[in-house]
Amino acid sequence: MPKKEDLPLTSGPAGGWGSLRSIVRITRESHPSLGTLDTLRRQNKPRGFMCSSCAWPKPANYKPFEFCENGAKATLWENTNDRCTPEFWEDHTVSDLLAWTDHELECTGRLTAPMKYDPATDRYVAIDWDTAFAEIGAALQPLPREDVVFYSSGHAGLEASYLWALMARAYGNNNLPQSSNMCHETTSVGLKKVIGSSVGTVIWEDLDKTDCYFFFGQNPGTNSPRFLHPLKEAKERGAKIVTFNPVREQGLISFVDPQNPKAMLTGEEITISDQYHQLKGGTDIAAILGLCKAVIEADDAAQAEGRKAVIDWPFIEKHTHDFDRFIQFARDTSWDAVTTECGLTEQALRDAAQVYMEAERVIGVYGMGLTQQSHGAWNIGMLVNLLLLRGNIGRPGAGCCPVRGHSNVQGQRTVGIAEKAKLIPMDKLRELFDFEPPQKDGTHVVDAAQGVIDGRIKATLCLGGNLMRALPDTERLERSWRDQELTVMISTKLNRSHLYPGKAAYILPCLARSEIDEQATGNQTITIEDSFSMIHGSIGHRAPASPDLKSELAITAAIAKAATAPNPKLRWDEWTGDYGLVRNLIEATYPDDFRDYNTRMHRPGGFWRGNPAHDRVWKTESGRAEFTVPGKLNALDFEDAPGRYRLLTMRSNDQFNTTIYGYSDRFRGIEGTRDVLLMNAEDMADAGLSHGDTVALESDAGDGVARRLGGLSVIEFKLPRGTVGSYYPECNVLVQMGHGDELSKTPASKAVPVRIVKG
Ligand SMILES: Nc1nc2c(c(=O)[nH]1)N[C@H]1C(S)=C(S)[C@@H](COP(=O)(O)OP(=O)(O)OC[C@H]3O[C@@H](n4cnc5c(=O)[nH]c(N)nc54)[C@H](O)[C@@H]3O)O[C@H]1N2
Ligand SMILES: Nc1nc2c(c(=O)[nH]1)N[C@H]1C(S)=C(S)[C@@H](COP(=O)(O)OP(=O)(O)OC[C@H]3O[C@@H](n4cnc5c(=O)[nH]c(N)nc54)[C@H](O)[C@@H]3O)O[C@H]1N2
Ligand SMILES: [Mo]
Repeated sequence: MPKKEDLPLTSGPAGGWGSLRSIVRITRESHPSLGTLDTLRRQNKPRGFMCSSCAWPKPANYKPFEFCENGAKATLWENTNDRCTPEFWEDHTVSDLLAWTDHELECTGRLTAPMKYDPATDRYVAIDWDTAFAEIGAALQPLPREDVVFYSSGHAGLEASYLWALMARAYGNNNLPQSSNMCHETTSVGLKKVIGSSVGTVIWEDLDKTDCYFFFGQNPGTNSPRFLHPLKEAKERGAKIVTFNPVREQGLISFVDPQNPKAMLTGEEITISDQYHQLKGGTDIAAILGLCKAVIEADDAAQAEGRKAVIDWPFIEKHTHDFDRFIQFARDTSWDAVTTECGLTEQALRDAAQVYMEAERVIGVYGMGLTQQSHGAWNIGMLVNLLLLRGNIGRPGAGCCPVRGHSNVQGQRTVGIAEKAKLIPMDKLRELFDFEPPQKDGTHVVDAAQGVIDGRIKATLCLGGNLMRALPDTERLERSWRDQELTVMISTKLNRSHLYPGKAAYILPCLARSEIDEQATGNQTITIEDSFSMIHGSIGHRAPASPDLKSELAITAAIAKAATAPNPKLRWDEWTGDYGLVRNLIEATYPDDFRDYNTRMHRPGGFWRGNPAHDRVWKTESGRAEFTVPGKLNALDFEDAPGRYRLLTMRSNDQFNTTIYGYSDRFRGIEGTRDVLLMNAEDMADAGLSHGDTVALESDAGDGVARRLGGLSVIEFKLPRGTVGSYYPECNVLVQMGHGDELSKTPASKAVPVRIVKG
């Protein structure tokens, strides 16, 4: 428990010695194997391997150590010397392990051999690969096609992902949900609607040219720390950074560059945000509208006085649609309505708008704070409105920058992992593989999970991930997951999802990205796509954690071969022997994106897949960039009520999603526990709570389902009133399945209605 006086944020800048100490601690605890330092040196460099943590781009001009604190943790975590072998199960039943924490489960080490669940002994037992594939194939063949789900978390490379999607379609469905369904699906749908691109428009050169960043709900210090370097460089050349976030995140406040010896010795901090606006949770629509109002008013004044326009009128006229409706809406909404909604003063919003107007080139950055809301797509639309006002999309140094999560989450979508049939060039698949691809849309992850709860979904195959922890409504899922006929998990480490085996259940252990992937034609290269749509080759150099591991691609191809009808065009074995052949197929399916794929993949900094919106070509319904008018001033689907709080579920600096590296959230000064509830001091006083009290949270979704998370220590924290914070994934017991963005169904993990009860 941190002492009250220490909070919030006495914990020092992002980066710096704290970052190195954190790496040293994980090094000690994760028992890395020999050669890990050499592996780290190759991380994110051409002909090295691409970090399996976040999707932040890898620059062409790399640094001697092109990894961050959390990238190092991810590598150390997967290169541990600990092993979870078949013998482990001799001492443990699945039921016993339910009492273990997520951290303890992963600390058992790398999985070493394929395992099958034995209901008689309640243990997983070793099985040989061929038998496992044959049994999985036999279990899948008789099932109705719509009852089977092929989930993927955003880790696996483009080659394995292409085959995973091809497998589902050859099997007979488009049930290809992905982790982005819980993450940036709001971007895939919402951004696409307004600028015709489902991904960001910014590339690395834009970071070198921009003179201003606006951050909405993205936390680089924890989730994409390599971003801190371009932010630091931007500050050094005089660029401005303005942040909107209910939480004061250390990584957006100050940074000491751990790669700069002088800065490390002197503790020289760079201030990141020039302005930091702690708006109420879920109210970015109002805050951004305030910025737009200030811009519009400044333009009115400039025009009246004959000065240079503030709005980029030629751009608006040539490139945008529905501006009149938007400007009317902005004029009609009062300042009072805006400030009451977001809790910021008119002056604060005008100050932020001033920075926006003074900047020639602005990048709008956003993350889960905007996407994981009930009206997340309106949030994105509103941010795009702001950028469009001054033509800040589609020119150097400016643009829209959603920061993606998993290292290849964006790329998996690019090569066909998508549940929406219309996103896939089905005619190309028909032509290449001689089968009739399914035309019906598949299932979103939330619908798949609801299908499991309702008993409609009979089998789930997971290419990575940990759905039992990542999804909402944990307890309802836990009650029904085991009723499935088949669960198959391709994993590197043990996690909670393995403890809910279907009637037939398999854990198939795979190689990690840093490991040698030896196939018939030698060590294979895989490729990934980063947040800037750059494609990079990645080669593993380490000996595999166990001789009995297979690559994600080899496992996918073997399941596909066992589960789908024989077809001479589906050459699963040949493709396993040479991933270059799979890249040829990807190029044949997506020729515009992957031209000269095999020759360009090792280019330093990757090769760019292109993005029409970057060049002001708008693939929207109107053929122009769309101004949009939101339905209301916040992104919530519930009203304030006495005793109701907006819970935002947070990531600590010591986790990667459901992988909990440890219990040190040093940026927030929270050590040794994750069972906390962060709360505003006045809210605490009103609720009769003191720092350190133990409370429970209860769902206030109003759907009659009891959801509760107990044992949380109240911590006084600088948050806006009515907004409380606690950790993901623990909080997922409180989130209602289906409560999410109305367009994309992304769970509203940043705005969960809750009540606080004592004890
Ligand atoms: N170390 C580490 N790195 C990671 C991950 C990890 O777990 N650990 N996860 C990876 C994945 S899959 C993803 S998607 C990304 C996630 O990276 P981010 O997008 O940064 O996600 P979060 O930390 O969940 O939330 C971002 C911020 O939104 C703020 N926020 C909450 N509600 C609101 C709101 O209403 N308005 C505004 N403006 N802000 C709000 C939170 O305070 C938080 O600072 O990171 C990736 N990288
Ligand atoms: N309440 C709440 N819920 C959330 C969020 C939130 O902010 N709040 N965030 C959401 C977001 S943004 C996301 S992306 C999802 C994440 O959801 P998932 O992607 O399903 O979960 P992860 O925790 O990333 O998956 C971790 C597991 O992946 C496996 N793994 C690790 N590396 C590899 C590999 O190289 N190959 C394979 N095959 N397996 C590997 C390991 O077994 C590990 O246990 O959670 C979502 N859920
Ligand atoms: Mo994510």
